[in-house]
Amino acid sequence: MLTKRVIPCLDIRDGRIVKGTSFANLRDSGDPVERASLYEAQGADELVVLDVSATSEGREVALHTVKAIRRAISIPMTVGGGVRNVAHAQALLEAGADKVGVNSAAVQRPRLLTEISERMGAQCVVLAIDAARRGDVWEVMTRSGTNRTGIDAVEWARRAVAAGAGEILLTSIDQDGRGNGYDLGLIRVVASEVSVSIIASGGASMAAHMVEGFDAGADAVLAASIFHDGVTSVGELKYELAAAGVPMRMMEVAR
Ligand code: 0VR
Repeated sequence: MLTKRVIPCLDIRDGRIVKGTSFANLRDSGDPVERASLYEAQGADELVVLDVSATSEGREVALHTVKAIRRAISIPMTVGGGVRNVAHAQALLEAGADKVGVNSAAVQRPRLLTEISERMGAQCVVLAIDAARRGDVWEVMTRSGTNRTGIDAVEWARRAVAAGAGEILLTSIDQDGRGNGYDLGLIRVVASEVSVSIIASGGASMAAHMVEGFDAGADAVLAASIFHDGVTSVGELKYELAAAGVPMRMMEVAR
């Protein structure tokens, strides 16, 4: 069985890590390069860097940050936030990203996924879906969770994979930052519909939440708050997951 992945997420605004709850009340959570190096030393399998800057100046800073992180770590890095065309994707890959995350721009123009996939390969294209629960279905939200699209998240995942997405980063806005666990219903229903890898995101605060995420069908688990707030370390989490029987890439790491 393929090993499962533990992926810390750095949400970055104007060159600093930020973290909030349901994408709001963002607080400063440290230096990106320091944290990226720490997480790699602890055994992180990959890193996601999400630029949540609101201005074009912020996005310029983000590109420098990606280059600085790339110089500091060697694990695979996915970078997202504000990717609107192939040129943006190319710039991020040239800055050192291995994969690019696309969210709002793909909802507006799904063909963007095909263009990036054809130019760089589907393995580079991570579709980010931010979903809000509406009863027993989920709605796709864009623009950092502020815009209701009226699109069903499962239907969009299926359509996006057909358009060229090679992996799905699936975030529950309701669960984000609350430490109560992933939205397992969302993971389950999307995992049952698509064949590509799914990264669970939003709400995890302990190993048990990640085991639930894997059991629901996720191939990887992402977390931000618990790592930034020092609730636990990547190394400690991976030992707990391995002890729970989850196939993990283990190395001698600081716990
Ligand atoms: P926690 O592990 O619950 O802290 O959250 C993981 C993941 O949901 C977040 O790192 C990330 O997806 C939040 N996303 C956005 C944002 C945060 C602030 C502003 C905007 C966005 O657009 O995704």
